[in-house]
Amino acid sequence: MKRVTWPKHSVLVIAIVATWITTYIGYITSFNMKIDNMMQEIILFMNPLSFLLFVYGLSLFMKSAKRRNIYIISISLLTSIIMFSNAVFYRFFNDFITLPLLFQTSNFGDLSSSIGENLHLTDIFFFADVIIIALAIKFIPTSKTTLSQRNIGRKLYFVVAATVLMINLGLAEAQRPQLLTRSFDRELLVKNIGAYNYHIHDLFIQSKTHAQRALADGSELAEVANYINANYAEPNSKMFGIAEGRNVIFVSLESLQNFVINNEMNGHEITPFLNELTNDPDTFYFNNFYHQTGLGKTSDSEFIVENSLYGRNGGAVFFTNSGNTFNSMSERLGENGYFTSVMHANNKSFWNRDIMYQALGIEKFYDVDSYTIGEGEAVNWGMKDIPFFEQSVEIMKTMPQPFSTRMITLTNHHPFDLDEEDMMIPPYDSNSKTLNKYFQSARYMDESIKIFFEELKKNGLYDNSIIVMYGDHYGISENHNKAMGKYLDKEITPFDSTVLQKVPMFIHIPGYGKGETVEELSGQLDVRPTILHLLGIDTKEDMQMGADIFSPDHDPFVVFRDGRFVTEDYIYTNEVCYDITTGEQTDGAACEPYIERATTELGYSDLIINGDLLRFTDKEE
Ligand code: GP9
Ligand code: MN
Repeated sequence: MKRVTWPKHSVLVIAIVATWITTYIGYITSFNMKIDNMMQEIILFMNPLSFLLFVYGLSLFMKSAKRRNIYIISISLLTSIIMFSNAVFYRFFNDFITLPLLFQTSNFGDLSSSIGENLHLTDIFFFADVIIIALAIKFIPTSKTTLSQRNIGRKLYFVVAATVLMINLGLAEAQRPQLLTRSFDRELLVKNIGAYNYHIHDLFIQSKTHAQRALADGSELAEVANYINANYAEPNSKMFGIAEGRNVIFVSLESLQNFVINNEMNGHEITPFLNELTNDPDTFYFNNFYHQTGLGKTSDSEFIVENSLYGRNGGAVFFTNSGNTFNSMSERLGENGYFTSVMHANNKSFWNRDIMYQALGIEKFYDVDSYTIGEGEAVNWGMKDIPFFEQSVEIMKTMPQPFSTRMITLTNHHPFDLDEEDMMIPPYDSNSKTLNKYFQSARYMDESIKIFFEELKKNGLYDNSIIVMYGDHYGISENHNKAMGKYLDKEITPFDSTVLQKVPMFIHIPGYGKGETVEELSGQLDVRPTILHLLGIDTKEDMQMGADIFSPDHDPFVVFRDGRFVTEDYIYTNEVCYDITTGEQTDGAACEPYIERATTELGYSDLIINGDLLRFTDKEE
């Protein structure tokens, strides 16, 4: 009797489907991924396929059936191990595996002791596909012809695979623009491109970082150190140590640009509380201060303020270099007896913070799990700033003093949505919904800071602290130039766009009495030395590219990550040199020397980060 044979590629098809379904069931049973809409559900369901079609498809290049089967079984085993390890890891860390984390062995202290408790019998399910495939190989009789003449079928197969991948990436990009270039969150990556593609992405980023690091041997340090020493600005003797021993509270003001300060929108004051602070004798208000962030947005601002170095040109340094050695402000404060932390009511893995904070020597991260988000207390990206500040002050009361903490606000984030009851002023009336809502949302932020100050006072934390607040980056991009032009009543040129990168900075020192508006041109890189000096901590030996703004030697020169720069006389943008007072184009030669300096400075900063050069200066090593 003739034996019935199954189509030749039955095993391949079974393998793809089995691993696909096992992976998907693994997703929904093992990870706590928030799915907000049907489209996200569809993306999650289809994303394993975009990887599996390719990887299993490679078996089509193998001539013997035996080889194909071994390959297919190995792949199913590998994918199962990947999913299983992530699931176990997730039970400990509530996060997906990333390579630098595997190298930070300190994470695994607790893990080895309790690993047994975190293995579940049901974990066998992760290997269900391997079992199904093995059975298929054993029991399904397939024809044994070789595949050599099957080029057309194979081409078609890979066209389909590529199409599935393109659809997956397209849908992901629509859900989360710039997901891959900015790669902000592991959970988002897994949700959108799938666990397997995420690991390839992670491997790619990390191997690039490792290759660059391997090339450095520390000999580059001397040249960089020379540059840094030459730019060192001695602290101002009248200011050094004026806040010694106090707690220091940094507040990262989400998307707050300086143009809203002391300004009105259709007759409504936008930031009444901050405006008051600009005239407050205990406050220094910096009105000529720029953000210097790139693609890493908030995380870049954190990086800059911590290290007084530039972020990376492509991607977020929080992701690419979280395995580096740093000489952060937090570490320095820690050495000086401070308890250091960050408070931010978002997923801890967003911007890879959980990993990067360890590299930055931050002792504690109060992430979303440290907060209780009650009914009506979340909007837009998450917890509203007012309850965030209120609960944060409660947490602060439990911190050992002196402490240093960075509070990262969230409500004033694109798309600037608010609940009706939080709108204290009407929207603006331009063609940009974003800008229209921005004023209302900035107004809400102002209110939240006012409440924060009150809470600090009520809870006895005010007098012995200093509060440093700064805008993290722009909120209104150049896509809204037309609406901005209407608001500012002028056409927005590249010169204006550059000036619009000013963010407000405040240093509030309760009881100080000699505050003023500081007009010195400065930027986020200057925060670290400025604050450490106020706290009486010397930074002469530190590899930092900014300088103390209060120092008589402070050099007014601000470089942006993309190479634009601002001096006291010129703004250089789009390869055009503008006169800062007239905003008119001027002779390019005037900008020449600064162009060179900006390039050198960015280059040295990159050298430090790419080569992980601070590992060669680290005292412990
Ligand atoms: C997310 C928050 C916002 O935790 O910091 O990040 P952003 O998009 O502004 O970089
Ligand atoms: Mn931000």
